[in-house]
Amino acid sequence: MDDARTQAGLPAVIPVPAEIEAIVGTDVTLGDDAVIAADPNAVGVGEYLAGLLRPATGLALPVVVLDAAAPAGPGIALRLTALPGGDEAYGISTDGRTVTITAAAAEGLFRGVQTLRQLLPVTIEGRERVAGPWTVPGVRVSDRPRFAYRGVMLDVARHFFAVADVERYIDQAALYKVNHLHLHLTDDQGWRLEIATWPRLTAYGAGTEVGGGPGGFYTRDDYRRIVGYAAERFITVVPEIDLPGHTNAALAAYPELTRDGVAVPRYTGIEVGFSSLVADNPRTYRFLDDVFGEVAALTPGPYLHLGGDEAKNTTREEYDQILVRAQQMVRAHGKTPIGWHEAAEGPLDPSTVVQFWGTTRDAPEVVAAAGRGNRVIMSPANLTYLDMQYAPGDRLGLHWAGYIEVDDAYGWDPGDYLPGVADEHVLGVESPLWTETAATAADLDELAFPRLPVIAEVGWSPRTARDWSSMRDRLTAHAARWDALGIAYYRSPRVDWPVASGAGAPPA
Ligand code: NGO
Repeated sequence: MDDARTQAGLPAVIPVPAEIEAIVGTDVTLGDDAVIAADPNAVGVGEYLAGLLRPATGLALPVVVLDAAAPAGPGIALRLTALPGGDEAYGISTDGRTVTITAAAAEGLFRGVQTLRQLLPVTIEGRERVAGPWTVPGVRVSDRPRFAYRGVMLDVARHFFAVADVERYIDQAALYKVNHLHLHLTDDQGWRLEIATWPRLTAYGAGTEVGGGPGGFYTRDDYRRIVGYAAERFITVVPEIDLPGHTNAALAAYPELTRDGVAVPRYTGIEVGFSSLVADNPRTYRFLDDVFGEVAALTPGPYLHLGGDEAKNTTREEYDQILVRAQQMVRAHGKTPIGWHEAAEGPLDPSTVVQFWGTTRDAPEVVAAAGRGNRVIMSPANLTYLDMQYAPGDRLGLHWAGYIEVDDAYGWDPGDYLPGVADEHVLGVESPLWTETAATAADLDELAFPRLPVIAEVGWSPRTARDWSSMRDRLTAHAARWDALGIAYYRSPRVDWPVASGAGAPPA
């Protein structure tokens, strides 16, 4: 069995494309003369692709400007052309000499590049030169996303993660066509983004994390680096400033924000629901407006997440008052607010996106909001929370929402999960990774793999193309790719993994 293919003979692509068929006799083998010919408006995608392919192949793969009128040279062509299905839609075809990716926008070419990458032998992912041949099987792909928003969330507040770890996570997400990175930047245990007008948020409020470690924060330049790295991969950063609860780090840094003006200690435990901003304190709104203003100015994407979850120490009145003002401010700074679904119990603005994180299919406030026109991001905690344990006794993870095996994470549909919230209400799907128990990049790997790829498929692929037994085969094929990428995945018993691979495995 070719390592990039499943037993059924089709290439093991995740998310499964809307349409993919083998075209016999049109294989393309990349040789010494191969070039990457890119449309003048997609040279960046060409350079990215060259960066992926050069180390393992050892080929020169020069990036040249595509002449739209002439036939492309041997190798890979990235062609911009009118194509239905939106900016992320793309097609791939092979003719024995050239693999051509077509799309209406550079973004679509980038998504197509992720498919092309998965059509090549898994050894392409290594950073050392290895023997080819580098053959793309003859194929015709026509693909487009089902949902506009496919997200991952990383909690950098409970444990801080360095820029390099975040970039690594961005790369892992990009491979599966994820297009949003939600950063949970603030919580009781730490404030992780430098705010010029409120410097103690990070000077003091970032100085610890769960378990009492040193914590850390992103300077504005660090944050710009993350945003830029994501943007090169057509991933939009969604910053979250959680309020009115989950604010202990801010309250510890600025006692003027507390109810009685008395300083609170920093927090390193994992309880939730004890901290709160104060609704009738004018400083609260100065603080929020300054923070939203700075975060909005640093963030090119359209969204700003304002949290809103688990405000158990905030009265209904206070919550509503703060929510109204916060939404107004976020909009005034030019961003669309997103709130965890508790915000839908309050005075929700019609433009605010609601992120459902419940564990049952009964969420009347979310259904009502969808009925009023609010868009919904689906993150059911018992299906998409990457921080839930796979099984009892796991080294990592929580289990308050249950145990989530890889087939559980796959076996649901965002368009009928909440009765009354259908495809047209769903903006997309996001898998959050909370980090109470995860402190290292290897911990993230083990929680995210194999579940991140399967949830990415739930968000991208048409429902009719999804099938667990095919997914299981494709995961088996992807394990070797993860090994080549150094991803220490969880060896779920639901999948037949290669021997000597995954988390805890001895080197192959
Ligand atoms: C909840 C809570 C977070 C926890 C997480 C742990 C939401 C939206 N708020 O999800 O503070 O970290 O569970 O799974």
